[in-house]
Amino acid sequence: MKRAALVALFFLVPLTAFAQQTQRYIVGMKPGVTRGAKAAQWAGRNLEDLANLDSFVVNLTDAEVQALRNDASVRYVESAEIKFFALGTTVHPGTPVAESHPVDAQVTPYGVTMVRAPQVWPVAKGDGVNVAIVDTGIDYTHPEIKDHYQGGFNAITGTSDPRDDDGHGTHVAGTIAAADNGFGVVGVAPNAKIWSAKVLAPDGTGTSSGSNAQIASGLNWVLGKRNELGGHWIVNMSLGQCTDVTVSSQCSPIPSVTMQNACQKLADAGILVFAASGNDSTTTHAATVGYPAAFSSVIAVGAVDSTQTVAVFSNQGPELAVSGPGVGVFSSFIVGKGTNSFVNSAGNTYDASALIPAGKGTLSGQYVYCGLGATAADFPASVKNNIALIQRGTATFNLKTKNALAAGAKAVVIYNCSIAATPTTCGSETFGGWTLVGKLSDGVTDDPADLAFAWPIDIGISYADGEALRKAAAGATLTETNVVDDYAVESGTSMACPHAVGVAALVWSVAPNASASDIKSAILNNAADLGATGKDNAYGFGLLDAFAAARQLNPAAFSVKGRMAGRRGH
Ligand SMILES: [Ca+2]
Repeated sequence: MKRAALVALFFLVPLTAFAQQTQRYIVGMKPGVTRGAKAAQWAGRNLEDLANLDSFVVNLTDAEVQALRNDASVRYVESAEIKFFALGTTVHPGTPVAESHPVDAQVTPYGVTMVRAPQVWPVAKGDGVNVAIVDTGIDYTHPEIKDHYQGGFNAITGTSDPRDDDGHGTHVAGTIAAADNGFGVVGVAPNAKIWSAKVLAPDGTGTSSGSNAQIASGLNWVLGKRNELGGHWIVNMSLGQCTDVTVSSQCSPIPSVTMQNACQKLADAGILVFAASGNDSTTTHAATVGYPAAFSSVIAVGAVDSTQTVAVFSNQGPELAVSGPGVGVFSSFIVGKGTNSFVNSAGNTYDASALIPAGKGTLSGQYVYCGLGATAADFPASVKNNIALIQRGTATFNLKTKNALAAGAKAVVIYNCSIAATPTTCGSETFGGWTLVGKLSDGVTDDPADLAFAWPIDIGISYADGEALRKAAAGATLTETNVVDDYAVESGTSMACPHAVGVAALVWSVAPNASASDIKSAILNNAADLGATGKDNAYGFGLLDAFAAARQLNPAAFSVKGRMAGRRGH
């Protein structure tokens, strides 16, 4: 007997100690159940009540999870650690686009023009429509955003300060609503009201991420604001979790129940919810649409480039609703954390983007053509103390630049490969693009040694511009500029999604009596067909067209201005 009791005690103690270890969970209640009392039982367990989503977040032991799963009032218990990622980056594929912009004039980014926003502005510019950006936060001090920023919430810290510490959310905000103020950029719906829910934060892997619980917390706050203030609300989620297990074992074909529930709650409340389709596709594999974009309550947005061709990284499938510009998108960034980069020579300014993370400053000098820069033999002795002009191909940008430094060059210009000559290999990377930072073997994390390296000023330009410089190289000079700025170029379905949100805000401001489903239908039915005829997996219904959608819902608003703008015979 004594021995048996000792054995029981021996097992009981460690089991009890183990059972007391808690993990974070989300508990969803069945409809009509009083959530408050159930949640209140866990007041000492870091409880966060998500009242608008009929759920709460709490620390639970394994045994407590089992008990709750057997509780008739509980709909589900889910881990609160399911990760979602920001779907944009400053490292973009393809040919460099203009990162430079004039100091005293306003640039209309190509995407804003492509979705035909300017044709709607004479009628309305998103006035009165609320847009909630559920992202890395917003730099609400930015001159493009501060005048129509309404407030925010930080689900990472639990405070009301959603200050952006990444740049991604500020970039998204600028595409939706950068002010029409004569400088910088202008957004699709420059008068929309901007709200920020910060649910993503830099996670040390070179991107930002947040959990299902943090995003649900942000969505709970948005629904609360909508219930408090009324009016028209649109949500931008340029974030996602991949669903395609052939891409990575970390992808999940099973959705977070909490995310699915939250998006459905917002849609049921008449909020239009848009999300980025995901960036997992490559030249050889079309990845499936990620979550939350793949939920039926969410409008999934894929990316096209400036030629209206589907972006190589854009996820595809039957859930894809519509396409927007998402390659080389110029927009606002955290003040002082963006870049303004350009190359001047012989009176010409070349569209350029600095390689990540090139040195900052301005530098002039003779430049010397160094071929592919793949080995020391590619560098003439004359490159010493001058600028190396190198063509893309064969070796990484990292190696080309280090070779140039070894040969004594003081700065580097790399020009693109010829897309016409090598269409299958040139510019076909996903995000292995214009970067000096090597990826470690996990394919995600930047190499710390490369991040710490003292890189020279190092700027990418197009093939045509590079060839022009090469032909004029003997004795010619150029100036490279890469300075700190409040704007940046980013690529990703993250950048396409805010074009759709901006279009929705514009259309709603033109037709304020329309319902959310009216706005959604008008946007999808008036998209400009791309790819295979009709709706298809690569483009959805096609390219966003703000003008056509707005005119359909309120033709009278365009009857005079429309005739003048669209007059035939010219
Ligand atoms: Ca502006």
